[in-house]
Amino acid sequence: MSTRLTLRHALTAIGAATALSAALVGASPAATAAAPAAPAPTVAAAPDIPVANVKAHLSQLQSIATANSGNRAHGRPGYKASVDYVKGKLDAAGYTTTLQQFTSSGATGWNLIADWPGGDANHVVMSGAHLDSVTAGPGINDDGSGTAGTLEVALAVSRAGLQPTKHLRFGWFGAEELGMIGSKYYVNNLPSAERSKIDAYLNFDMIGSPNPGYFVYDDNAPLETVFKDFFATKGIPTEIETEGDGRSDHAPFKSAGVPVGGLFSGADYIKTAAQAQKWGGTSGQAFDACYHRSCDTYANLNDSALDNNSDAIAYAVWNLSTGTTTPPSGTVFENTADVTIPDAGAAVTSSVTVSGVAGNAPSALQVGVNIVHTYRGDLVIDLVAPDGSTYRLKNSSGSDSADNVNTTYTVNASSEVANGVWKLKVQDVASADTGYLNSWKLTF
Ligand code: DTR
Ligand code: CA
Ligand code: ZN
Ligand code: ZN
Repeated sequence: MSTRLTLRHALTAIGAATALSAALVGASPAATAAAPAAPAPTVAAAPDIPVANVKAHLSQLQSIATANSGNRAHGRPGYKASVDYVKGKLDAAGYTTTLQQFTSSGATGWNLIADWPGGDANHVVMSGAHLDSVTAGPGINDDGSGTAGTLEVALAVSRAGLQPTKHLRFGWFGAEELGMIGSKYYVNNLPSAERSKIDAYLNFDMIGSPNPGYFVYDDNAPLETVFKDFFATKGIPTEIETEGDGRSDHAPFKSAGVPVGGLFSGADYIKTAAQAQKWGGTSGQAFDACYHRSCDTYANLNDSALDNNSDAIAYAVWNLSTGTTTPPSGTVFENTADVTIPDAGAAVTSSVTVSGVAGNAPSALQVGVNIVHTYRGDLVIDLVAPDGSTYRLKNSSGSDSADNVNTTYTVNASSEVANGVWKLKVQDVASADTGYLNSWKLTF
């Protein structure tokens, strides 16, 4: 809980990379009151990842399962066939691939590690997924989707001939379904000096769920922000992912002190009405009703989720490894003073004073809100412009029983003069739940 009001100018691309790298590796970030930004190095923006390419990989994984007793599980022929497929694509694209063999439950398994030649070997950005399925089925969403999305991003790096500042590594882990055996083996057998070079591990385990949600891992704030920034530019609301804490391949990396992030589209939990309202799909149904079942086939996918999440992987890989930040990289005005929200009481406000921003506010003003509060459906949240104009960010919802608000809202504030005192107004409209505004920020 902090009581400071901070004004953070846009960091230069180098400053941003330094700050982001410092934040990721635990050092204190660079000073926030940066000098006027130097022109950022021109780096190609992340490409769109063709979802048709991602689905072509998934079709191949489905064929592999079909040809191998219906699964791609550890210790079964379908797993090694999956490894061979992905490795073949990467070898042809110029990657340096390594098969790391291990034994689990009396059977041989493999991790497939692929390094993109070049970049600073002392700063590694790694992305990964698990390549094995359960024995019950082909595991197309769990985790063929993460496998295929990560593979297609790796192939996009090759197609672009990307020469990132940092070193890019990709991993497809075995025996995740047996308890993250492959990723544990990888992390435990990586010398600590090598482990400390990994600035970020990004995990993608289920990113194409048929009744999808958009969940972002909240294990590391800068990595969480990269993904939330991407979805904010797409106008896609996100929620914090907590269901998978400790349950996928990011866990061994996190235990070893590596900053982790990732994306998730949902498993056997039930989509609420509020979630269906913001994401579409069917409330009262599981995000993936075929989770760990034989029906987790090629038909068990949502193309939009697969597309958006694959594009988000590319955005994160490009931005974390090329030392740039892309919009919103503007000026941030933040208030981190905690404000208690009275239970079923009067609205409370928190202010930020915007100065030094010429003209009007943008049509995609980013409003980041962090509220710690049980049963967030009680809460109504408004942004109040300096002239008193009110913009509704969040309505109350009797069915949204989840806790906390950690969301970036996008507001068309182009009719508002930027400079002046902006307020966030929060009201708890139903009794028996309490909390406080932790922080909020405007990014111009
Ligand atoms: N994909 C599941 C593990 C799992 C369940 N919920 C989440 C949330 C986020 C990441 C992973 C998971 C499995 O492999 O069994
Ligand atoms: Ca795409
Ligand atoms: Zn699983
Ligand atoms: Zn999984």
